[in-house]
Amino acid sequence: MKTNKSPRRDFLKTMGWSTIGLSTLPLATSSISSCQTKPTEKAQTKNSNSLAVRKNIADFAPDDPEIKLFKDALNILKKRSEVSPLDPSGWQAHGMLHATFCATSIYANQVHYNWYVWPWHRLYLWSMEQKLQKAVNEPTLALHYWDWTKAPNIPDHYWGNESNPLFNVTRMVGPENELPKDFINVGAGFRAEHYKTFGGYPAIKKRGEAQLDGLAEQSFHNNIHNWIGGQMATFTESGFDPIFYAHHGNCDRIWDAWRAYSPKNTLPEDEEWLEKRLFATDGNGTPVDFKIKDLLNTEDLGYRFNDLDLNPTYCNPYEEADKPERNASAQDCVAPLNLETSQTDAIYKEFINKERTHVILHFERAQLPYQPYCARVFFEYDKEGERQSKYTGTFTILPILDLDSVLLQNGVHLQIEIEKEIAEAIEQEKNIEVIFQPVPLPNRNIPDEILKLENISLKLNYEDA
Ligand SMILES: [Cu+2]
Repeated sequence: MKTNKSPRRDFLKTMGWSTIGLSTLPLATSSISSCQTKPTEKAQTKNSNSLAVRKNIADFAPDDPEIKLFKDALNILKKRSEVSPLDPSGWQAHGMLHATFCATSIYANQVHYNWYVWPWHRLYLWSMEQKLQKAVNEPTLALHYWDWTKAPNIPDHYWGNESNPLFNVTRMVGPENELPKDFINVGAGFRAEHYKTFGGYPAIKKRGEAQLDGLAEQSFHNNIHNWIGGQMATFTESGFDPIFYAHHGNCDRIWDAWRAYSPKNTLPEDEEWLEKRLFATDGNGTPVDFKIKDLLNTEDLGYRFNDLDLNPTYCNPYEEADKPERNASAQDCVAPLNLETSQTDAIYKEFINKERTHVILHFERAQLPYQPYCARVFFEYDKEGERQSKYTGTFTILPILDLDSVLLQNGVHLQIEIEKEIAEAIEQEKNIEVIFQPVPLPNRNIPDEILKLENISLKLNYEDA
């Protein structure tokens, strides 16, 4: 099922791909500092040369001393767990920490499907970085990120066999598999000016309420977790695959890149968010908590990113030629857009000065899959006597588990970016259908369960959704 290629070949291939069109984004670094909060007593403020600098792991040679130290530190954490599985500073305890705050947990602890996702995962990575630093007594040891906008294969460092602490046997992809381009539409997230569109809405407070993830979580974040498969495609075990820290390292970086992308991209000012306490463990495995307002500046947490550059292909409006095409099949979920319940006028008005905008796609009484479900979403409508297909994004919908891991079958939302042509079709009531076309993933079959959707509507914001 998996083949191991020569590391050098794969490395060169990765480099070749990444050098195409590599220019920097219009990053206004000043807008980052304007979002920063004061250093807190809890976080040790370091001067800039004692900061851990997180870099793209795909840029390192296999024998780089920094990678060797990183692996040595991981081996120490793994060894601790072999000696004592409950050692709070070990690999096992750290992996379980993620499970404590995911779908198996009570609402109050849930950090997915909502606006806690990016601050909590930043804290979780900090917690790992602290443990690694302490293990080898190197306070500048840094985690890495896998910039999948530049390198579409899982980097070579993560392959080999069990003797490599970065390897994980459960992945469903191999070193030869490339992430499909449409899995990485960072641009749609960047153009989301409202944090809730990018990063998610407030957490639900009681049973039965609908959840609304941010676009970043439901698109590239979920898509890549699920594409890798194995432990990475689960809430409870993803923290046990070392690629988790490289994938989330890039998501954490994209959160900062989103803030730098436009002065309009600002963080929530709600007390409910800023004052929220999030929990993890420190470098010794001792429980700690941070308020979100103290997690907004990475330097307060002892690290910075080497750069915030991304492959511009994924940041600019998606090229027409790169968009996936609709290939109709019996596995597609097709449902009419309900114009009665959609905010058609409000959406059309949004397009007066815009070519594209973000909307919420809402569907009721959805029968959700028991497995993560990756789909390309299309709108189809009549235009000049022909049926048109318009691609709007690729998303991975996760089964939503209630307390006691009961599968919820309530409404589901997706935040999507649509182009003017769709708004015009809506305005002209052109017999619109929404299509979820499941995406085949390496070494897996499309799930047999066909997604069932009812009463699909489009809303401008959540309050009305
Ligand atoms: Cu998570």
